[in-house]
Amino acid sequence: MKNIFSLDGKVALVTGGVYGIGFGIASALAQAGAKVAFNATGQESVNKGLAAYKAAGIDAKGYVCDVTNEDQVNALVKQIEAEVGVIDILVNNAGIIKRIPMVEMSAAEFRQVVDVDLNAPFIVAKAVIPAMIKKGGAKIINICSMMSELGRETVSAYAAAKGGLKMLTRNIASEYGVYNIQCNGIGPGYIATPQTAPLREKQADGSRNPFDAFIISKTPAARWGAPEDLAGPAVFLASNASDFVNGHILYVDGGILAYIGKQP
Ligand code: NAP
Ligand code: GCO
Repeated sequence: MKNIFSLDGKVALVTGGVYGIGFGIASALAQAGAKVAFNATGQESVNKGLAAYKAAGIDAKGYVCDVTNEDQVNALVKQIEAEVGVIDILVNNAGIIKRIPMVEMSAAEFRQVVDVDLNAPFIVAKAVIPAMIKKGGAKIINICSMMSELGRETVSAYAAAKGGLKMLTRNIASEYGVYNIQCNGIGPGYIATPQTAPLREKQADGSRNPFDAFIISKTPAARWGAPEDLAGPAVFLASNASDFVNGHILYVDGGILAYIGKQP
């Protein structure tokens, strides 16, 4: 049987793929056969990413590009088309979070989070879709969150943006499915990356961070996820194996969304 998960000959752009979830997903796509391009905000970050891919035996191309800047994104897409090829797989992964109680958050801080986590996936998807249509089909994967479904203290902007990203995903699927473009989301649970490091840091007295214990108690798998946990779901949504899956959010959360929490 033909390998329906193969990404041989495909070109993938993973935004913010320097470390964390982006690096994990890009590495999985490369192992499945894709040529990988990634971007980050500065050259230092890109160099760090290039070194990490090289150490993993992956020949990735790295670019400086702020995904909130439409001119930079359009230039990035042109450069990748010229140097690697037309993008078959876009993973909108770049993201930020600000943990600030809502009434203490400035409107500028709120906008900044929405700009990176919601406006930028729109900007990048808009830049790649015309060539994807010409090519006859493609895959877009938006990295959503538990916060696409749930709220919690201090993450109002992030939850608003990730909830919006879920609906942008469904709308891209609705609007461009007819062109054989599948746009799906991955909703990671709590994954150990630099973004969540402050939630896992030990207390000053060396004891465990209470948030760390809280997450483990809320996760039926009883552990934090690792970027590698997203490898299989990402390859599935990037490959022909998911050609009739569109507008779906695949939660990869060790069961968090299925669980009411430990009984007292
Ligand atoms: P991370 O470790 O903080 O990495 C974020 C990446 O995004 C970095 O490579 C960063 O590059 C890049 N980035 C940020 N702003 C950018 C911008 N304006 N332009 C270009 N690149 C930018 O985050 P992560 O934990 O791997 O998370 C990756 C994605 O998954 C995010 O969308 C996040 O919200 C989502 N997510 C994370 C978790 C989790 O538990 N970790 C769970 C669910 C969803 P620079 O270094 O250059 O800033
Ligand atoms: C937080 C976390 C989360 C996770 C993730 C959950 O402060 O609650 O950072 O938002 O990063 O998005 O899926």
